[in-house]
Amino acid sequence: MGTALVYHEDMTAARLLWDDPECEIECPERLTTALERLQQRGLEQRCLRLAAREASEAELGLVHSPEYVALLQGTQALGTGELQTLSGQYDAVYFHPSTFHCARLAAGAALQLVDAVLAGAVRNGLALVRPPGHHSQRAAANGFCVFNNVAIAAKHAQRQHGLHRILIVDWDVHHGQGIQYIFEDDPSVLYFSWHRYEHGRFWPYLRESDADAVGQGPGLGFTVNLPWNQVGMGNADYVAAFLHVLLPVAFEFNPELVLVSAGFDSAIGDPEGQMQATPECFAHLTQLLQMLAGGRVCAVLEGGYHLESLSQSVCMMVQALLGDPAPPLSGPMVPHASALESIQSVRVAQAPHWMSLQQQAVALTAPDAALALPSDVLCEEGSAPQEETQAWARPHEALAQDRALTALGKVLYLLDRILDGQVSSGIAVTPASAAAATLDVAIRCGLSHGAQRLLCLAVGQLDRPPDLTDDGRTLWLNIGGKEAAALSMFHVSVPLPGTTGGFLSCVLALVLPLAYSFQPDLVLVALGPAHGLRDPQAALLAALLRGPAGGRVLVLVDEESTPQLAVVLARVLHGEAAPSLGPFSMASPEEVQALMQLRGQLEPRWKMLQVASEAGGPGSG
Ligand code: X5A
Ligand code: ZN
Repeated sequence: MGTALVYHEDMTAARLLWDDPECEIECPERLTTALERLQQRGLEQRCLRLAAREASEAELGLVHSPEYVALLQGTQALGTGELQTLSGQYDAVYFHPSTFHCARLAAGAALQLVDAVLAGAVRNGLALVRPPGHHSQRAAANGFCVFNNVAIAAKHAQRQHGLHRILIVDWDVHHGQGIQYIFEDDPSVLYFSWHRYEHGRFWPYLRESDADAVGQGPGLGFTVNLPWNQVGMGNADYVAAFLHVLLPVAFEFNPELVLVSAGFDSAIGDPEGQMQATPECFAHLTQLLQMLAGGRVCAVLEGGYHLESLSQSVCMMVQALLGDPAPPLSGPMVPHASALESIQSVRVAQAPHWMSLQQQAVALTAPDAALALPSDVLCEEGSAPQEETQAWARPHEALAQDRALTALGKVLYLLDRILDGQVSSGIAVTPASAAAATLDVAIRCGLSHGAQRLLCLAVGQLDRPPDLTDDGRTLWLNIGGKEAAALSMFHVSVPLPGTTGGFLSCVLALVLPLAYSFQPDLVLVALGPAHGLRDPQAALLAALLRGPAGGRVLVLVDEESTPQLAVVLARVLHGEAAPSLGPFSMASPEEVQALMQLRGQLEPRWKMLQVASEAGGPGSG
């Protein structure tokens, strides 16, 4: 089954008739150049060529108000001055006497493409159109867009073909706010858009373009916005966005049709986007989308203003639609930090609405249900099977009580979900009397269920399980012990510093170097009774310990801790910034002394403790 290419030469007729630097980039050559390149490469000839038809008034009415359509109809008879005046009533729009005809052809091309795909004449296709559509609204032109081609096509697919789930992927570099407004309360249309945003400082400067705009009412979770807060995003960032945001959600949504608002101003060289993704990237993105909806992908051109980049990207997309293998991606496949922040913020904002995003979210469990938790935290209700829990609990008197046993069952369940990768980290609340016993079981269970090396950070009065061996699989680190002591390379104890400076050096100069040297695949942090850590300290510790263990951190929180503690822990384990430790106070001489002593003892085995080369040199010895 083939690929359709829908086009009509008449769509090159509209052009800017006066001086307007903002609008001049939307020019007829965009279409002619792209089409020429498709012909040159022999791609056009491989497609089913369809001549675009005009959308009918009724079809335009699926999205637009009759008054707005009538107004546009009237523009055909206006003179240049009147056209310019009318254009000035909208943001970044120009009208030409042929605009109405072009815009009806653009919407009609999208409709024809959807009809061809849903009739089974082709598997997929591209409509090469102008004017573009994704900014246009019920009664407003906006951002070069007159009729909302993709939105009209989606409504048409619902009404005429009875579709129930349509995915719209908007990879244009601008936010298609028009599409968002039209479907924001409609759960049958999932709208995904990434866009240059720069924290709201890029056109169209809308608050509702940010990641926390997730749809409304029944449409909650069916608007997915991924704002790029820096320019220069490239192949790694776009692919990461697909792998970590769009595709998990899209597979869960299970669309019957994929519409692509295919703007190529997100490609390298474009003056609007200032991004770095190469044309090949669009072949990869297209390939990925073809994994959905049985490959029914209908792409409709939106922006793209660098003629060379635009035509190459269009060719790449058509190649992929035709089924050709995608050329390898160039450049280092390392996403930018800013991109990862954006991706994380969307995942957090969308996690309440999509199970597929919850799997890496923080899981939290408590013996008694009610705890005020941030809405982005997965509250884990599961429990290990009762016989298994009882078997683990049997040697411990402290675990005989029902409450302790219930809590343990939840800890064991959470531990398993972390070890098998279903969640990255977790928090469990433990009854005070059962803290040490629960920790003991968690260590044994972790080791027997797949952890190779387990770092146990016990804070407060928690005794090391007496029969824990120094076989190298467990590193026991107690903060809050009576004195600094390294009883072995795997059994370390340090008093809890009372100053912020002392606490920070303890974490940065002892705990983390040990953790990075040991390379655990699981970290257990146990905040025992009267552990003495303030909430921000506990949060910082947990956040930093995500690093050495690939994020696999399970925190056991004593139930007598503040209710906020679980909440701040959940936040940092989720990737949010740790709260401030407050005013800095210098480490006391005793604290410095204790650290120096421990470091001296442990440095031969744990090399990350070193601050100078072993070979000696200035200042050593
Ligand atoms: C479709 C499209 C961009 C409008 C930019 C206005 N519109 N500054 O890319
Ligand atoms: Zn655009």
